[in-house]
Amino acid sequence: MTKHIDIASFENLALEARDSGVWIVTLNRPTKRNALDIATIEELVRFFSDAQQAGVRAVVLAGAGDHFCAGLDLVEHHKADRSPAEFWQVCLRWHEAFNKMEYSGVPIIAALHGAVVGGGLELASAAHIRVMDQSAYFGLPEGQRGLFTGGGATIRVTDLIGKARTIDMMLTGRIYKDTEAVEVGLAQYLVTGSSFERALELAERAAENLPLSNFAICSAVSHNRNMSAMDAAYAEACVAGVVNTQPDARARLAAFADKSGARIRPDT
Ligand code: 1HE
Repeated sequence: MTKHIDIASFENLALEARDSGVWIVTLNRPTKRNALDIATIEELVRFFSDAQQAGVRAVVLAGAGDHFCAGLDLVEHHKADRSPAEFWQVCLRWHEAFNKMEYSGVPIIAALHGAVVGGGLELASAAHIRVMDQSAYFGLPEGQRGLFTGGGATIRVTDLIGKARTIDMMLTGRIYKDTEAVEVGLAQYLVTGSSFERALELAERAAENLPLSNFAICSAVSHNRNMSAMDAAYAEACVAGVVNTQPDARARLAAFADKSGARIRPDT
C-alpha cells in the first residue's frame, strides 16, 4: 500500500472506512440531488485513483437524500456557458473518473434509490454491480433538455441493455424501474428493503476475496471486452497465469484439497 486517503479533504463525497476494508462513498449534495458538478467529479477522480493502492477492498457507492444522482449539474453548466472546447474537457474528466472506477481493480457496488438519471446513470454504469430498491428509476433525459450524454452512456449503458433500448431511452425519455429494470439489465438486484444494506453485504462478501483476484475481475473483464476474442483469450491466460499462481491462494487451494474448504452448493 503506497497511498493514503485523507477523508477530511473530501467535501462533496462523504467517506467512511469499515474494518473489513470496505469503504462507503456517498455523493453528499442531497439538496442538489447529488448533481455532478466539477468539484464532485474531481473528488471521484482523486478517490478512485488512489483506492487500489490505499488498500480499499471494496466500495459501496451511494447517494445521500432521496435520490442517487440527478446527473450533470445543469445549473453549473448553464451559468458557466461553456465553449465546446471547455465542455469537451469536462467530459474527459468524467471519463477519467468513470474509467478509474471501472478499470482500477477495486469492486464497486452501487446502492441505487430514487433518480438514477442522465450522468447519474452513467456513474452507476461504471460500478461493477448495481443494487436498486423499489424507489429507484433510470432515465436518460438529455435529449429532452437539448443535450446529449457525455459521460459514457453510449458505451456502458449500451453494454448493459443493448443499442435499441439505449436509443429508446434517449429518444423518448423512457423510464425503467422495478422488475423491468432488472430484466433489461440496468440493475442486478432489486430489494424490497434498503439497497444500501444489500450493497454492503455484497461488498463485504467481495472483500473476502484475495485483492489480486478482485483486481483481475474488476479490470480484466472490462479490458478484454475492448479486444478481439483472440487477444482477449491471450490476455485472460496471462492474467490467470499471475492470479492463479499467487502464493496467497495456496492456503485456499490446500483447504479444498484436504476437504476443509467450503463446497459450492446451490444455496451459497
Ligand atoms: C439540480 C439537478 C441537476 C436537481 N443539476 N441542480 N438530468 C436531469 O435532467 C435531471 C434533473 N433533475 C430532476 O429532474 C429533478 O431535480 C429530480 C427528479 C432529480 C429530483 O426532483 P425533486 O423534485 O426532488 O427536486 P428539484 O426541486 O427538481 O430540485 C431540488 C434542487 O436540486 C434544486 O436546487 P435549488 O437550489 O433550487 O433547491 C435543483 O436545481 C437541484 N437539482 N437536479 C443541478 N441535474 C456529461 S453529460 C451528462 C448529461 C446529463 O447528465 S444531463 C442531466 C440529466
